[in-house]
Amino acid sequence: MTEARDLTRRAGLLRLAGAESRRVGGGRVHGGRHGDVVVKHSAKSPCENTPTSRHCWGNFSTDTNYYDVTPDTGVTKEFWLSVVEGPCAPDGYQRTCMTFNGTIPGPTIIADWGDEVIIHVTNNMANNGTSIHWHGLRMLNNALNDGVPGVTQCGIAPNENMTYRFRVTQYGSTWYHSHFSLQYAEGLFGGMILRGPTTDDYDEDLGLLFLQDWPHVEAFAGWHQAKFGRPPPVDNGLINGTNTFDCRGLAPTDPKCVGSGKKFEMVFEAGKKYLIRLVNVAIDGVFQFSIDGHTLKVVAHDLVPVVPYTTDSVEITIGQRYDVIVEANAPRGNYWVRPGWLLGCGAINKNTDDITGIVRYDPSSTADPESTSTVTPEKVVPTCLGEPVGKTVPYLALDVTNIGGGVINEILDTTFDSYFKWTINTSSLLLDWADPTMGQIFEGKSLFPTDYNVVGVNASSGTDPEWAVLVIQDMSSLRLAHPIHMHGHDFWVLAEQEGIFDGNTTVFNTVNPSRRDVATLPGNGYLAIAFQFDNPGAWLVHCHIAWHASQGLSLEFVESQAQIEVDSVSRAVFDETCASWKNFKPVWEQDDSGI
Ligand SMILES: [Cu+2]
Repeated sequence: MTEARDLTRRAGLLRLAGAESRRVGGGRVHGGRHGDVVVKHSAKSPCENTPTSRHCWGNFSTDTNYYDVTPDTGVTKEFWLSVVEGPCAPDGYQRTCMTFNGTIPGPTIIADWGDEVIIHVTNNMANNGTSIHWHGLRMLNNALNDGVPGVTQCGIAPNENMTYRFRVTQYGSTWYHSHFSLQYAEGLFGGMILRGPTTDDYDEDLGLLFLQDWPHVEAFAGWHQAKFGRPPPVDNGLINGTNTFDCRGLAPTDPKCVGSGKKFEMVFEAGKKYLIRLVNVAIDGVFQFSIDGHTLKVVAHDLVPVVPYTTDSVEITIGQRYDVIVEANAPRGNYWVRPGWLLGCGAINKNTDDITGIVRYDPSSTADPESTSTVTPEKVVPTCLGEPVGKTVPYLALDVTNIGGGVINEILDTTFDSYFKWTINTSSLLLDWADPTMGQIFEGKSLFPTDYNVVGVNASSGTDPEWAVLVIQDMSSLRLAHPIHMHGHDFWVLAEQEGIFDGNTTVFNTVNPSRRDVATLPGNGYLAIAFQFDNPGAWLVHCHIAWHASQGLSLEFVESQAQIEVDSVSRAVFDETCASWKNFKPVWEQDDSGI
């Protein structure tokens, strides 16, 4: 048993994430639901993952269809996470945080493609429930471990624990976070590195780089403004949970500004190629990331390897990840790392120019970089969409075929009903943490409360899973972009367009389109995403802007209800969690959608 190691700790150097070359033994292959087994390398000559053969992974590689095939490592990795609340000052300004094990970010969960993972979560907060989501993991036939309170489980009551179990069927970079109301915005998140092959070569894995916006007012306090459509300004931004903040701009008597923040730093050795795993964990911000004097080679987004491309910056919306390879080929010196807060995409940030980190070629240097950026920021009125969908071509090419599940049209709009809410087909999501959708399914119900925003979908027949297309059309006229995240599936981005979808599906790009788990609905436009009916369960689809999720911008698919299977261990955990939640007398009334 291994405890999660804390590799992306605040204020220190970004340390090696442990993803060194590793050979996977020639184990058995679990066929997926589709049964096709693709093994490119014979068991007799496994291909070793080394700095010059990163596409290899033992008997598997970047050519393996990971939707159908999962390596059987025979390894189970076990982790313990404690959810705590307490004082913090990640940028030198004191406030209250919610964290895993006391750090922002929480411990990094590191596993290999194919491992079984068991995570014990204990809620050590005094008055709040919680529930932890493993972002981007398909949770194949495993909805009960998806961590959405009111959908796949009840809240975890204070002093209770819940054990999550899942198989790692994908590889790459992701994060885990509380899905309980606004908790992740208070610092309750951590990283996941799922080791596997890569579409281009690198020498060292530097691990995760979290880009974050950081208000000095707790999110639950900010909510009282945000719920009326005016989120409070953000005070700062953090890289891997750290940054400086200049107290001189504040009243000299502000005792909370203790000025102890540090810049994030990492060290490059000239000539080496580094893998860096970018994650946007913001509440309300879009970043255009760059490192002065260096180019970025994008090799994966979300948990999908892409055909490598080189760029001077990467635009990344909330919940998205980009794996980039950076070659240390600049003249020796110090360089600014720039998350690149995009003005006009989210709330106002008061510290835009000073959200930075540092790359040093000489670790003994303490000087500030004198580098300048040559990146052209996205235009004055940015689209806030993230990297253009046409740029990110999945390495494992998969087309969308057989759209037998049809086109599901959903209209995004707003309403004012005690506070500002987003609606999907006129209904704003409102969940009851004590009455999850999965529990209603266990009771045999097929009609769900209106404000659970359930869309029932069923594969009609045949062995080849059908596809459906979800089209979300923004009719709110507010011209805000929304990063849409889907649980339980990767999706194929068929269209991401301004204007009105007129029902003409010939505009859809179905030939190996961008495939991922977060894509952006353009303001006053529409997003069309395809997914396959291959994972019976209850799966949330929601905007990842924390305020908008709280304001109900979400629906849930109940997919192939009659085929939903749960294992007995997970079902027992589900029942115990709900039983202890129902015994808990909430101190705080729920006053948002619940997610
Ligand atoms: Cu939104």
